[in-house]
Amino acid sequence: MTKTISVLGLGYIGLPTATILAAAGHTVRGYDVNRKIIDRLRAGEIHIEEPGLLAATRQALASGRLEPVDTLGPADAHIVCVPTPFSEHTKTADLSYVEAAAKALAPVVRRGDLVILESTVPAGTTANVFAPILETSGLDAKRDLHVVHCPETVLPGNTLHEMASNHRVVGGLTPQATAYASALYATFVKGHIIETDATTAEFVKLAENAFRDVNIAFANEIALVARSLGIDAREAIAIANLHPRVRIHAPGPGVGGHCIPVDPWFLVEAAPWARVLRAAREVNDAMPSHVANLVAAAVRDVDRPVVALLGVAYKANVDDIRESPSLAIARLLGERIAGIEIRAVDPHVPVERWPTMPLEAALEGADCIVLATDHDAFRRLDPRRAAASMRTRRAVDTRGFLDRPAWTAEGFGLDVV
Ligand code: SAJ
Repeated sequence: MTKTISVLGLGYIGLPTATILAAAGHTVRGYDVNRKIIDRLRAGEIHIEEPGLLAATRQALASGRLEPVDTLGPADAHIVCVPTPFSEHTKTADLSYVEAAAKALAPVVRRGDLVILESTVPAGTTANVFAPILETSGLDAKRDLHVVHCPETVLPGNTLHEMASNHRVVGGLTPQATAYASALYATFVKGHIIETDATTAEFVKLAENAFRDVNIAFANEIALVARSLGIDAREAIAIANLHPRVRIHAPGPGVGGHCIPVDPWFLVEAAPWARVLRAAREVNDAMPSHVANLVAAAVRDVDRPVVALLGVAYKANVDDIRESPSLAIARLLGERIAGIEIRAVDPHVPVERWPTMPLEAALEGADCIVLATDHDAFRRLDPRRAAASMRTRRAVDTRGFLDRPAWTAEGFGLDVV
């Protein structure tokens, strides 16, 4: 059962989705409002870093089954993968991209079309926001169209694998819509396909990311408590995790990315009285400030300190800097330490996205290393060479990444989050 499918929004989810659908034999038209993305795709280039994605996209383009387009046209299925940012100020979802996608689809949808929203949205959005806009086409969202929410659950850095192997939750506005969408996903998903309604599917996605946020907040708070008691938090967590039913997550510099720091707020938006969800967000959001305090303490005796900030991306081995704790750390250091020079290093992040410099240059004459992202590339960091090129030997390790005995043996004052 191959189909003609439009994919709207060719970002971290839409592009791999389009590629995988093309590989499964469908005829895919990839659309994005950003003309540059379409032009680059036509030239065989992609704008994001994700293992295997460039090769898979080139293969899809070469097969002729993936066509980048700058206008939307008729298709059997339309899959919307646009971002849902949130307003930092009000902590509420910004549905403008989702609304714009529905408006763009209204003139092209036909009776019997499948319309799938994959973007993460507050529970109820597909039924109460997305479908009514589609109905400006004159078609009824339940009788004439098959409208579905199918949240993506892939882990950036492992997207292509997880897109095919994870289970998939498919929730339609009607059982028939659910069944149609299930059949489409079954053409490339090897995991189970779980059928439910649209609002439950939306809620499940938010609950999954909130679960992780709460667990990371727990780890961060445990680390702060351990510190206040003079206990090595990571040693304590490693021992606690030997218990068969304990799995404390890793403490760190805070939670970044476009999902986990945002999605729990979509639940709080609907239930302002939800205490655990809100507290978790607050604990994780406070971590960059804690890191900045550790750095300030480490360089308190240094005039106009030079800090090498290792890692700008929000987590290991990705190029994504959205909501990255590193950015908050850099901003807070700039606010709190007069005359500070911050040199960012990130081999994954293109310099046009964030100004970075090579590792060696950043360490030359520096006073403190702040290990913010645990990229594999930083495994090559040699304490002896760092010691030789730095002015003062201090380091703050937010990931428990540096080998403490090796760094202290080189005379480093090392603090670990
Ligand atoms: N982090 C910690 N400690 C940990 C684990 C993570 O501090 O023990 C930090 C990371 O460094 C990063 C942030 O949390 O800054 C989030 O990273 P992540 O790897 O936990 O998750 P994401 O945001 O890359 O992807 C999540 C995933 N959700 C879950 O695992 C429940 C992914 O499956 C979702 O598809 C994705 O959000 C999404 O798109 O919603």
